[in-house]
Amino acid sequence: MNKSYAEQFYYLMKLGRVFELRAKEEYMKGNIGGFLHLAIGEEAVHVGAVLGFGKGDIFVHYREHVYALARGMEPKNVMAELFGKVTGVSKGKGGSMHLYDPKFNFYGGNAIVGAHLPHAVGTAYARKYLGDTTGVLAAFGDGATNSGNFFEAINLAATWKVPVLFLCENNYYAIGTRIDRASPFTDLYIKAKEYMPVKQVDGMDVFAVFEAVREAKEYIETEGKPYFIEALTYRYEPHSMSDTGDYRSPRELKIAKERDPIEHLKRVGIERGLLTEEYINFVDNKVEQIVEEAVRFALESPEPGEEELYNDVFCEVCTDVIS
Ligand SMILES: Cc1ncc(C[n+]2csc(CCOP(=O)(O)OP(=O)(O)O)c2C)c(N)n1
Ligand SMILES: [Mg+2]
Repeated sequence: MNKSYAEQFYYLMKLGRVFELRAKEEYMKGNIGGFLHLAIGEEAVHVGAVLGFGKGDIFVHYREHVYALARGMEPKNVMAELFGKVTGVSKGKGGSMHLYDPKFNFYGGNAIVGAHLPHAVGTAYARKYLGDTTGVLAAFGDGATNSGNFFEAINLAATWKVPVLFLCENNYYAIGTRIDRASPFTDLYIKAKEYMPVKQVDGMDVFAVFEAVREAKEYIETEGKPYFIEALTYRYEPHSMSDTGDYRSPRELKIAKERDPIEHLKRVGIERGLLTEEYINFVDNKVEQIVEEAVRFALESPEPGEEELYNDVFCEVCTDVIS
């Protein structure tokens, strides 16, 4: 592990945290509408995965702001998307759950639990068919592993031998349903272990996530086969802004917060000589400015006009194929 990675981890995790805390505030002011799912507490998984994975297509679920920021999307364009403004990454027509930019090989944000898993397998298959061995990352929650889409995706990925890294964020809840009420076992790698190599990692430790994802990426691309990682994590906020979160005890929340991934990174980074107090202070100030600027940009940007209504609805290439 080198200093440069540790610094990137800290910058992106802190940016993600401050960005989301601010998004929560703006939602409460009425500047953001629709759904808003925050990943506060889960930053080590999102940042470690994106940096560990590197090049390749990424498919994620609706709790994806930090993935998008880590992938390189501009905070102001992500914030503008949350505000439904035309300067947003999806021209203000997707909102929080549909951050999308092919420039970054970033294909969502998908609101339907597990629906992006077959998309990831199909994409990896298409790449393989075209002679490209680059792997595909598919990230999803524990709840998604109870869905048909999940089992169909791991089945096909293993049968067709395609390089997909399945990354399960086990935060122990699917909205208010605790994992043991919907699954016969709570170690979710068990669901994939007959299909592909599996690994369970501490999702509150960005170094562990990064290393596991990097090794898995190496495996899927050299072997041309899938791999499954389960990252144990926790979301501090309720499921979305319209959830009270009262199905979890204050004690449970307190215990989870004691293992905060950003605090862990700070402590370990300083201990190992990878981070300094000066760098941490610099980043803390910098991300406040970036997020402030992103909110100003979003507030000042216009909403999409009527002329945008039918744009990006039908795919020209598909129309050509059909006709
Ligand atoms: C197919 C489908 N069923 C139900 C829902 C409603 N829903 C939205 S999020 C969610 C929970 C998913 O939990 P999990 O996969 O653990 O992800 P997390 O929210 O914890 O990140 C459900 C049931 C949906 N969006 N799609
Ligand atoms: Mg969950």
